Amino acid sequence: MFEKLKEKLGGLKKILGRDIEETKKEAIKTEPVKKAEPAKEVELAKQVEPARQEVEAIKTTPPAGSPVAAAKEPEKIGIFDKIKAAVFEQEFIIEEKSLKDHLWELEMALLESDVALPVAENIVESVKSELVGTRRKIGSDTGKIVESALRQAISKVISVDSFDFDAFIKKSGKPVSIVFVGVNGTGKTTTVAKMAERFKEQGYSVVIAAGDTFRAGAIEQIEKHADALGIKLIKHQEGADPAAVVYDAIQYAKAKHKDVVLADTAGRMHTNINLMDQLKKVCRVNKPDLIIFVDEAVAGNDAVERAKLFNGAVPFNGSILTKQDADAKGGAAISIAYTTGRPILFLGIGQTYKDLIRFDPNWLLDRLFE
Ligand SMILES: Nc1nc2c(ncn2[C@@H]2O[C@H](COP(=O)(O)OP(=O)(O)O)[C@@H](O)[C@H]2O)c(=O)[nH]1
Ligand SMILES: [Mg+2]
Repeated sequence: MFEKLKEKLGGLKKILGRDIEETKKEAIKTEPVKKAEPAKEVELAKQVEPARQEVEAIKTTPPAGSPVAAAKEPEKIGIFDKIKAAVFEQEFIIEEKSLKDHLWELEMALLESDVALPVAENIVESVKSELVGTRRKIGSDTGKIVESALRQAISKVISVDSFDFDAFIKKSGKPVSIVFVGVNGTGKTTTVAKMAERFKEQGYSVVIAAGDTFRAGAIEQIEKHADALGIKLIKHQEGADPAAVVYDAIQYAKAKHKDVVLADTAGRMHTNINLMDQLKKVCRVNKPDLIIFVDEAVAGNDAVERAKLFNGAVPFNGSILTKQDADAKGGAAISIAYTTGRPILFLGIGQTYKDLIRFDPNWLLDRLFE
């Protein structure tokens, strides 16, 4: 998970850090006493003065080896430490020329990791504005400067919305209805089952609507999951109107005081107008509390494009990315939230019911820079 992106970011952090280190050396070499503000200059002079006086004193002490000189030895270390600390307080400016090639490399690395172009551009711009022209203390850790700029840039694109899923479910009137949408084979049905398991664990009562009436075998597939989890399934015949199935499931939940209705739907290509209209009808008739877009992380940029198109047809509240366990790149997770303006809610990380984790931007950032 995210190994490729992590590796690329790690490499870039080193290269960028090295070049900033060069800028730093230049700054020390060419402008040993140049500082940010006059006030600081005075402050620095004050700090250096005692050290300077002590150096003068040493110059006039007896030659090395004499007992007096030996006694001075520990003080000498103190003096150099003071001078070093003073130099560390000096500042240097990160210039664009030292970053230009690396920013280009950063963009390439992001694109190779399946980060969508506008998102990669946004990240590069942020890193640039975070670093270029800024004054840094010479003593600061260049690796940390670069990491912090990268972290902030990525954080900005993935933290689009502070939607608290669990709090929303808790405070919503029951039953809460959730419709899952997306293309075929991405893991919608499995995700409905995983979500059902999660809700059950939290103490909610759940009803599943077998809303995929289109694909042969889809009703049996979700029925198997419902049986395995001991959850009530509302189903119609194959070919029936999915809007009616979801409607019945919500009516059932209301009558039986169930907490949550999870509606599976048939996968459809965003280009199939009839099926997209059918999906719009499911949502128009039932007015679900939440619409969740499901796609697979391994689809990379295709997933991002589909997310955009689905969001245009049935505006959704958030996304779930499945098969994150099989995706080394990580670009879809970074791009989808920024592209749709809706948060990623969960990640599917395997094929068992428990393989679902809450998506937390900080968790992702920690993984990328651990
Ligand atoms: N490795 C992995 N496989 C998954 C994950 N989620 C779903 N799958 C598999 O993806 C395949 C398609 O899943 P399904 O739920 O039928 O997709 P649907 O057509 O969108 O309903 C199945 O073999 C699932 O076991 C996941 O998070 N990780
Ligand atoms: Mg399905």
